[in-house]
Amino acid sequence: MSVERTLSILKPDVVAKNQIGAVISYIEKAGLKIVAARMQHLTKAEAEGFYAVHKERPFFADLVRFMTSGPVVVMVLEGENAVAKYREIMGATDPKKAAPGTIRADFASSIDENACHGSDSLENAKIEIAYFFRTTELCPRTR
Ligand code: IDP
Repeated sequence: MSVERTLSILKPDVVAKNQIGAVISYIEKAGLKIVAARMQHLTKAEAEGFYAVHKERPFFADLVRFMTSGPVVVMVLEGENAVAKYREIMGATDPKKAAPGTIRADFASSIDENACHGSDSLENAKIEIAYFFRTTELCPRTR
C-alpha cells in the first residue's frame, strides 16, 4: 500500500441539503485527510470538461445540468490506498445498490443525484486533481 491522493466532489445535492460536514465526517473517519478544498459553482464548460469521458452517454446533459445546479465542494484527499478507500466508502454509483453505511447509501437520493464523486484510478486522480487545483494549492499533512 502507498500514500495516494484522490479527487472528491461533494455534489450540489449534498451542499443544498446542508450535509457537507456530515459527509466530510465519513471521509475523516475513514482516515482520509483533506489536503485541498474549495467551494465552487461549476460553469457548464467546466462540468462538460470534467465529465468529457461521458459525453456520448444518454445521461450526459442531465449530469451537466445537475452538476451546475448549485455549488459543489471540490477536495483532494490523501491517505493509504486513497483512491480505492474513497471509492469503497462512497458506495456504488446507484444508491439503491450501495452498501449500507456508505456515503451514497446514506445521503444520495438517486443515480442522478448521488452525493459525491471520487476518482476511479490513480491515473485519473492525477488528471482530475490537476483539473481543479494547482500544485501550490495542495497542503501536505505532515503533522
Ligand atoms: P461514478 O461517479 O460512480 O464514478 P460514473 O459511471 O463515472 O460513476 O458516472 C459519473 C456520474 O454520472 C455518476 O456519478 C452519476 O451521477 C451519473 N450517471 C452514471 N450512470 C448513470 C445512469 O445510468 N443514469 C443517470 N446518471 C448516471
